[in-house]
Amino acid sequence: AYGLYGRWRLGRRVVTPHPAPRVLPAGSSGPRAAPERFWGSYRPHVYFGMRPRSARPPVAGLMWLRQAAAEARLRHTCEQSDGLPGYGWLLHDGLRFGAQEIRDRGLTLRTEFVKRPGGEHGGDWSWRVTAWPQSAGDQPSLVSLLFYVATDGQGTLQPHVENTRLVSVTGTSEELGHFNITFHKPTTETGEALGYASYNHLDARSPGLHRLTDVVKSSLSNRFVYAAPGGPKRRYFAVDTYQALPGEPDQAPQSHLLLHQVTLALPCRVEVTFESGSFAERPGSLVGAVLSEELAGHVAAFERRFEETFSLARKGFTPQQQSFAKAALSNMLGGMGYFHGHSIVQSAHNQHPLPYPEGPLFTAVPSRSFFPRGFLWDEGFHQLLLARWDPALSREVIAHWLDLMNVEGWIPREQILDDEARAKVPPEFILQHNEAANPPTLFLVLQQLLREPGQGPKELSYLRRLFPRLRTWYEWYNTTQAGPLPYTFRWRGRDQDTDRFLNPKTLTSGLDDYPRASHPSPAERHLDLRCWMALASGVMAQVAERLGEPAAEYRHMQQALSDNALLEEQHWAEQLGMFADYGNHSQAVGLQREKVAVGPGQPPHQLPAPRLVRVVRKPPKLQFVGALGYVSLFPFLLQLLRPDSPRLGGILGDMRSEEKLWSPYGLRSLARTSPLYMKHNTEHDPPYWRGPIWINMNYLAVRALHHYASLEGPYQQQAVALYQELRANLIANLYRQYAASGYLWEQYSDSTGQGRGCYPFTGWSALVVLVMAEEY
Ligand code: 6A9
Repeated sequence: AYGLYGRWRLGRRVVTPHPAPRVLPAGSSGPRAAPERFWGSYRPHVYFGMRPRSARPPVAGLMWLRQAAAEARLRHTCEQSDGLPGYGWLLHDGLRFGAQEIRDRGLTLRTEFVKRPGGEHGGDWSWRVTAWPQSAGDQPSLVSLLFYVATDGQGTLQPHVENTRLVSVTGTSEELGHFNITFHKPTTETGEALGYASYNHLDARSPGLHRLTDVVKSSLSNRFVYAAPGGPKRRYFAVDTYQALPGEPDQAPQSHLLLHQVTLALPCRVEVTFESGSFAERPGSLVGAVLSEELAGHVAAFERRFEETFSLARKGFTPQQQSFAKAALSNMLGGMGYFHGHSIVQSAHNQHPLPYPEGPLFTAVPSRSFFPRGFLWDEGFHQLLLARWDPALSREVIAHWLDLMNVEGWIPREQILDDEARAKVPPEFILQHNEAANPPTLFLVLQQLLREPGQGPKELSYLRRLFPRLRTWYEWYNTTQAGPLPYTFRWRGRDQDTDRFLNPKTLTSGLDDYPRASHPSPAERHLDLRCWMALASGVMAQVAERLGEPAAEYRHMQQALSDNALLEEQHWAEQLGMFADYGNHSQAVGLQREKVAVGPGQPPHQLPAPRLVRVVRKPPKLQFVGALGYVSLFPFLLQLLRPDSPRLGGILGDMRSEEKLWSPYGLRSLARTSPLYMKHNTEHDPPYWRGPIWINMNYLAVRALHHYASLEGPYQQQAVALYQELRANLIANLYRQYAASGYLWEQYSDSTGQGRGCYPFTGWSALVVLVMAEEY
């Protein structure tokens, strides 16, 4: 019907950028417009590294090796399989400095950086890496620290070698101009001269940054001898002559790598300085005592600002609890990444995946080890915390996300932008589909930012630039995720395969395997999405009003979507006694071993293991979905219920019931009484949002309790009591788990409180800081 050209045009829509001027025009993150934020620890997927906010810039990083084992275990990118007992930023202001502690077996590293503004290209920075034996009794053992600089397709580097020691690297790049990186002589951990160290270096080409670890690993050899005067001679691993990686296609290598390896006894310290060529009147190098002094100044300023912002000392938290909260905030700031590249996307109108337009993304990440990239709905939660620390930062992050929008109003949910990101994701998860939504949590942040005092012309002009994109974004949800009736909504893109899964997943909702209608159909109405849209409508109305734009339609939507009578009509399941999804549903489903026909004379052990398949014991019909949990709580979580709503009492009761949602560690995602509580979805797909405690939803719950506790009504006292209990439980458990395991976790067991899933997960789990501070 469309003809060839028409079809081509339709197919291009998914990769056509939104026509509004970018909120952040080209260059606005660059060294001239934003020199303060140019350099940063924006490579959250490596244990320690920095890059500027630039496309394909030279980057810097650290690797290390304990010279103890027979084989060399190189540490570089954050890997759960490294099994480190703990790592993360203890202090980080998101701007000028950071201090991280990394505990490896037998060894503790402290990695610190400080920036110094000056010149035209983002200024200078210094690194200090200090290493100690893990416990005082440990044998003084050898460690190698490997510092590198690598290009990524742009810029040049020149090594300066004296004997075997790489003393410095000079270089240039488009946005950095000329620069000089110096690897200073190692010292003791207090900065005194050190007797002996061994030096090696590597000058190599890598296909790209995603292969740096492999390039270094493949060049390691243990033919080197460490011979401190008076000590025993010891062989050690070091970078040796570089061999090209096997199996790489014959293309020009993207990356030039220069690496300085220093091998020495613990304890020790090494400093590195980056000096920008255009920084003319430098008062002296930022090393040694000067660096110590700068660091101390930043630490003191951080402590002050932290207390001013969150008042945790005033609220009576112990110094240990305060350090925990500082680490949570710092690790989220230290988990900010700057990514540049393109998603790979598909719409119903393309036969083959297409590259999305190339662009930048400045965002926090959920997990430095497992998910070191941007996730749309996670980011709204991240910025709820960061907006308290640095509202300008949150504004910029929101702008980056909205600038990723296409002409349809779609923003890809998971941002897998460059080769380093793609290297961490199995191929089947890379493709982003344009029918896929994700909760529009950025509206939560906007709501928060609009409440900030001191909204001046700057904030207003920011909103003005944002508005055309917000409008299209809102419209996109309103049209593409519309439900079967007016004012209802439905997540598109649920799993379609009804034979394989106990309950087909709804990844787009963010609540992956949370039980929904057993048989996906266009008749579904999803309660959580409806509540998100009520929130979005309210914030759109507020923004429009502030800008003098037409707001009536948004207001109307907000009022309709928060009308308690309409909400009950569409989502209150009287028989179940809860708010619920509606759809084509059967409660009587289960997983069963498939029966495999045995042929005559066929020995049973030669048969393939029978698969688990779904059986439906009672045919589905249109009805409410009985799955008490986070979804049922949404009218409460997003504060749509009127304080005198009789449903509020019921919800508070379900929350406090230990048979249902209450655990001593937080609210479980699915009630113990719910049929799919802790059920596998397939043989290899364990329960995820079917019982465990998630901190983003618990944050919304404490926040809603705080809200209802402040409003007069029949349930006010109940809300007050629950608020105090839930808040105390969350804080106690997250602190306890952090102290015991060294990490914040993706989720927490509802039976033991233990951290589960991936770690470190300083994404929305860091919202515990706001719970401590009672900032909602
Ligand atoms: C899988 C595997 C190395 C799942 O925190 C990010 C998201 C949340 O948005 C979502 O609500 N997480 C939650 O249900 C993690 C999703 C990871 C998907 C990628 C690839 C990589 O293995």
